[in-house]
Amino acid sequence: MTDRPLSLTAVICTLNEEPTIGEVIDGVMPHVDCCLVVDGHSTDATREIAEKHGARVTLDNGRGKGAAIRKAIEVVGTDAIVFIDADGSHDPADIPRLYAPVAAGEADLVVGDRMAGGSDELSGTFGRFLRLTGAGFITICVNYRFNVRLNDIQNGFRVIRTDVARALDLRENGFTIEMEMVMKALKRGYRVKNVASHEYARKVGRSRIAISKVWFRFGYVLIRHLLW
Ligand SMILES: Nc1nc2c(ncn2[C@@H]2O[C@H](COP(=O)(O)OP(=O)(O)O)[C@@H](O)[C@H]2O)c(=O)[nH]1
Ligand SMILES: [Mg+2]
Repeated sequence: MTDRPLSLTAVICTLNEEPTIGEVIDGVMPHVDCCLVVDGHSTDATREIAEKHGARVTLDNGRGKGAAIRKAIEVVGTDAIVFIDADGSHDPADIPRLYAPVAAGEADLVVGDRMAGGSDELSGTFGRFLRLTGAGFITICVNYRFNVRLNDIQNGFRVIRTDVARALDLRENGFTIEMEMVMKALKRGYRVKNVASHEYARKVGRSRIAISKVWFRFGYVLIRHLLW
């Protein structure tokens, strides 16, 4: 452990990320006390590479990224967690800026803000435009409901206090867990902040989100948590 005011685990969810997982682990290591990879039963060498680069590796229950995040929240042993993707979209050098408000006791959850930091993943094609507009719509609904002015609530790059993450009783198994986390945190009076962070294009392969399959779930989770 280091002299950080709050000890910090990097949690990296992976599903067949063999080309990039090694460099992401190397990038996060200087900024955290330990690194946990939660793998969704990859069929490539993701787990072997992760172990070789010094990460602790565990498996999720095969039900999605949300299930992997919930597993991580259960097992981490540090005061705070930084979630970062394995595909090279997030810059580990931003971790100290996302962690700072939590460490200073000014926020309980800090989400990387792609509206202020820019994103190479949310422009250029029709599918990406749909994601951008969908994310913008959800954020505006959340802002009015909870009387906050956030820019980005969907970004997976985020820091949260472990005790807060445990208190939220998260239930989602898929990519909807990110909005569930923000809405439940706001509902319970926790302080949620955005800090600018640039999102790079995934280095290899394609996003595991199929908008045509998940839009209904996003709508359901949004309405459910706005109303109850
Ligand atoms: N453990 C686990 N990780 C997943 C799963 N699906 C996606 N991921 C990881 O979650 C991160 C974000 O996934 P990605 O497909 O890039 O989604 P996007 O960035 O929102 O387009 C990546 O590091 C993926 O490897 C899953 O079912 N289980
Ligand atoms: Mg990605």
